Amino acid sequence: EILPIPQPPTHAYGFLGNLPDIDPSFHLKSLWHLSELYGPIYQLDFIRSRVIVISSYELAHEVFNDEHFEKFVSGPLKELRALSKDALFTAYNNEPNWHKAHRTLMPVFGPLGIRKMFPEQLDIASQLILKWDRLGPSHEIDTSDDFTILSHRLAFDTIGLCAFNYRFNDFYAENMHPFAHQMTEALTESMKRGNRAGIENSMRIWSAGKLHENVNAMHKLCDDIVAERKAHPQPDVNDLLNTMLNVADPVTKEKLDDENIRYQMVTFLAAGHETTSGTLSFLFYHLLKNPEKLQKAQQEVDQVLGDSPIEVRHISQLKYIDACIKETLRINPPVGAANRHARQDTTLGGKYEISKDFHIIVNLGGVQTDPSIWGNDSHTFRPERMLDFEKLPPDAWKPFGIGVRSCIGRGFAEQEIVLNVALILQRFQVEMADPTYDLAIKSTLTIKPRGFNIKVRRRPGKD
Ligand code: MNH
Repeated sequence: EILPIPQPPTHAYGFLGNLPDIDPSFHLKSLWHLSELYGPIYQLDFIRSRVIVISSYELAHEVFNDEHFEKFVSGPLKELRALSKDALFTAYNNEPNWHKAHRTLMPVFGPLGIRKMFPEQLDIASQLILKWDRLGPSHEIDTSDDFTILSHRLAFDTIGLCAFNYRFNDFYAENMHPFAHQMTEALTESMKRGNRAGIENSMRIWSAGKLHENVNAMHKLCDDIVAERKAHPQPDVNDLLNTMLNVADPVTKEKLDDENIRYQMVTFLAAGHETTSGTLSFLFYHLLKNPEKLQKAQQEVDQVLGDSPIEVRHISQLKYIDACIKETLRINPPVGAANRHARQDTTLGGKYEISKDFHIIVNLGGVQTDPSIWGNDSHTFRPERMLDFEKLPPDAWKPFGIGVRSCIGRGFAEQEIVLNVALILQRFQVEMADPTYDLAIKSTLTIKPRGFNIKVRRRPGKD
C-alpha cells in the first residue's frame, strides 16, 4: 500500500515551496526541528527539487545500500566544487578522476599507511601539549572558535604536515595561518549558497566575490607547495603529495594531473581539519559532563601509558578511549547528513514512492539515536555500549558515510584523535571553564560546539 509522504504546508509561500522553512546558515537544524514535527520521513519542495528527509534506522538502512542508492552531490557540495572540483569529496560518482584518485590514495590511508604518519601526528600533538602547559591553569582554551588552539590549529597543522610535509606552524603564530580562515569562510559561504534560492545568490555579489578571492588564495598556496616540491624533490618524505606526484593509478597507469592534485590538497585540508576538530571538542564536552567516564578514560591512559612516551602500538590498546570517540560520533556526528539518491525509481519501506530525481537526506544524528536500536537512553553518552562494536546492527553507526563514497580519512582521523586524547589526559586534569555550560552548536558545513571553553591543569607529578 502506497502512503503519501508527510510535508509541511507550502501554500503560504508560493513558488518558493518549503524553502522559507530552512535557515541557510544551519540547514540541518531546520531539518532536525521539522523531523520532530513530521516524523521519520517527510518531504520538502524547493524551487527545482524535492527533498526527502529520513531520520529512522529502518528507512535509512535501505537508503545506505549502494546497490540501489548512491551519493548525491547536493547544493552545498556543488557550490564547494569551486574549491575542490572533481577531487574525492566533491566529485560526481561518474567522474574519472574520482576513480583514479580513489585507487591511488586508498593504500596510503590504509592501516599501514597511517601507521607511517604517526610520527608527524605526534610531532603536532606534542606542540599542543607544550603550548597548553605554558599557558597554565588559569588560561581558558576555546575548543572550536576560529582563532583557537585545540581544534583548528591542531588538526590543520597535522594534516598539513602529513599530507604535504608543510608546516602551517599555527602554534607559533600569534594569529592563525590565513589559509584556515579562508577555508572556514569558503565552507560557510558554500553551505549558505547551496541552501539559498539561485536568484538570491545572484544578488549576493559581495559574498560571491569574497568566496572567489578565498578560493584563489587557497589554490595559490597549494600550487606553490607543489611547485616547491617539484623544484626540490624530497624522495625520502612519506606524504600524500609524493604519492600523488609519483604513483600512477594501477588501472589507467596515469598519474593525477597538477590541477587535480591541487583540488585534492584543498580537499584534505578541508575534510581533514573541520571534522577532526569538531569531534575532539564534542568528545571533551561529553567527558566533562560525565566525570565518571572521564575518570575511566584517564585510568585507561594511566594503565596503558603510565608516564612513558606514547608509541603507535599503544593506540589499539586504548579501547575505552576508542569507545568514547565512537559514542561521541554517534550522538554528534560532525557531518550531520548523508546525501543520497535512488539509482532507479523505487519504494521505501514498501510504502513511500521515491523518484530517482529526489534528493534524499539521511539525518545521521536521528538514525544514530533511534530508540529502536539504541534504547530509551539513546541520547545519553554511554561509551560502554561501543565496547561491543562488532555486534551492533549493520549500518546503525555511520558517521563516516556510506559505501564507496565513505570517508577515506577514517583511520587517519581515529589515530589522530586517540593520540591527542591520550596525550592530554596523560598530562592534564581537564575542566570546563564555565561549569554551567550546556552544549550549543554551530555549523560551518560541519557541526561543532559553540563557545565551549576548557581549562587544563598539570596533573601532580606529571612532568
Ligand atoms: Mn572524511 C568523506 C566524515 C575525517 C577525508 N568523511 C567523508 C564522508 C563523511 C566523513 C561522512 C562522506 C561524505 C558524503 O557522503 O558526502 N571525515 C568524517 C569524519 C571525520 C573525517 C566524521 C573525523 C572524525 N576525512 C577525515 C580526514 C580526512 C578526510 C582526517 C583526510 C585526511 N572524507 C575525506 C575525503 C572524503 C571524505 C577525501 C571523500 C571520500 C570519497 O568520496 O571518495
